Amino acid sequence: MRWILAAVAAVPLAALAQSADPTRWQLNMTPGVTSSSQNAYDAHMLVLWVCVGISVIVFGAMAYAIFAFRKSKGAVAAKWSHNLKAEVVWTVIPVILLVIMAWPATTKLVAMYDTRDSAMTVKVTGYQWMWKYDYLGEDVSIVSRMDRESDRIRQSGERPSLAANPYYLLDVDNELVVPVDTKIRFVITADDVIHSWWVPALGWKQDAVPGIVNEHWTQINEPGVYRGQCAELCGKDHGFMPIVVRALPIPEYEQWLQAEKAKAAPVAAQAASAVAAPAAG
Ligand SMILES: [Cu+2]
Repeated sequence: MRWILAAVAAVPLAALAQSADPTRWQLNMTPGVTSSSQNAYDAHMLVLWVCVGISVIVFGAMAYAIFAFRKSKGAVAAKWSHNLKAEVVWTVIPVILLVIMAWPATTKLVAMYDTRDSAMTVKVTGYQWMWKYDYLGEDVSIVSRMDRESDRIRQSGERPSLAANPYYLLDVDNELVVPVDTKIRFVITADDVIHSWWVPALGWKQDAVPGIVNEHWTQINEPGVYRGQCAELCGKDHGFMPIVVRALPIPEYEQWLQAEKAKAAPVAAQAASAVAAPAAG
């Protein structure tokens, strides 16, 4: 009995201790690490508490009626077909509740789709079965595939363990590195079939459709590593194209970006000289 009480007491604590990664016995959705995800979480909690209130009142009234007006006490059902007062009340109250829920939900939804005033743009392209990230205007491109160790384990038929491989099928070779406290616009497309770019901690997912450019934005508040996966069935390796977003403080991000540019520079210089060479000759 005592362990049941302890378990019940521990559940709300576990639910409060949210992190970007899902936790065991997590009950609620994650508040995430962006304003969009916090908005979604707040809208969800508002609706949840409205539902709790409705349930308490409705089931309370039912329980009371069942108990207080039982047949053994000689209760006789009232006979009436219309009651204007009751009909007005049970129409007006739900309408008010719907407006209370719809108003913040709509403002949050509008904010979620407002990509104006973003400081940088990352183009995300889905491929069977990897992601490509282009930092537009920076000449930096990253191809992000599932890490080779996960691939080796899955092909070998070995049984991975949580202790030895905590991020089995969830790690990538090249992470998407972004700065915190920066409004980042994402333009999202695909090269072959429909994929969907989804990182739960960011609070949104967006379809990556060939021939169409969808957009979204995010502003990450806390440095950290946030994981996601392709969320649109896209072929036999759909389950093997994870996403890893590493959010760095702005100075560290700038350092990383310069290092990536330096890595890309010799290649670009070679390409330029190769183009220039025939012209010179
Ligand atoms: Cu996919």
